[in-house]
Amino acid sequence: MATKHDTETVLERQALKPPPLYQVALLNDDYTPMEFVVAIIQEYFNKDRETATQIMLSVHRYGKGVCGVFSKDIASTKVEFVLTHARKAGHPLQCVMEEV
Ligand code: TYC
Repeated sequence: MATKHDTETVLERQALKPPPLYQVALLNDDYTPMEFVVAIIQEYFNKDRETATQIMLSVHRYGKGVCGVFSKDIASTKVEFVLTHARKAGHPLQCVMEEV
């Protein structure tokens, strides 16, 4: 059974620990048009066209690319918006979040 001291130690640690951060990344596929991916990165990750193009090309060449790092709620909302937009447009683009 936890003693009062054990419980306080756990609570103190939880209170001091910074909240986890999540990177949101795009995955490569053979079908989503490059221009669509650039537009997605600009719209949902607030990147200028040049930066968005660099990220897209990195995904295209290496398979995966980080678009930003966010709190859990923001990261999961970004993933949901990107996937909804891609499916509505008929593209198989994949977007994932991973704890940093
Ligand atoms: N590989 C795609 C193509 O050649 C482009 C692409 C880039 C797709 C990034 C997905 O996350 C992606 N049209």
